[in-house]
Amino acid sequence: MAERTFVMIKPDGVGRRLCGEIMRRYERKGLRLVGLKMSILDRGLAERHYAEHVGKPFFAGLLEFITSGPTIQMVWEGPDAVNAVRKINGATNCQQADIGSIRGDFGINTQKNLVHASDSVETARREMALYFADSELWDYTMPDGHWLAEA
Ligand code: 3AN
Repeated sequence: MAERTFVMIKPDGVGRRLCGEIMRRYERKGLRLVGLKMSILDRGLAERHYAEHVGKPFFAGLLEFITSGPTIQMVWEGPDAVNAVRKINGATNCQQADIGSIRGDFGINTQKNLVHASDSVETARREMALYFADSELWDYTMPDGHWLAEA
């Protein structure tokens, strides 16, 4: 199976009508959408998602922000999907993110940075399981799939 990564459009991305723009960038790279849902995160889920940041000075603000409005959860699949999406997203701090990346083009700062994406295959597995049942991830073929496969 090709590599999968978990991506979330944060409340600022939904609120600024950037969902289509963000998804277009993963699609045009040739990644395949295998899971999609919309939800307002409850505090418990947000705490589990950001467990590695518990105790950091920005944690309370991060939780406040991520639970403040609707978010979009997605799983994208393709060769080197974790790295590909992190590059498309750009650096965490939008002021340092390269122009051409989502955060470089549209982001405001380190918190209002529009998107989250898994930082490793291991993290992707954990995050996918937080948001999706196996039965909510779809396997299907695309007519251009052979052009986009690694080998
Ligand atoms: P990324 O989202 O690029 O993987 P992480 O995992 O280091 O970045 O941080 C998760 C989220 O925590 C960031 N997207 C951001 O919303 C918030 N965050 C991280 N570092 C800071 C910081 N120094 N100040 C404020 N918020 C931060």
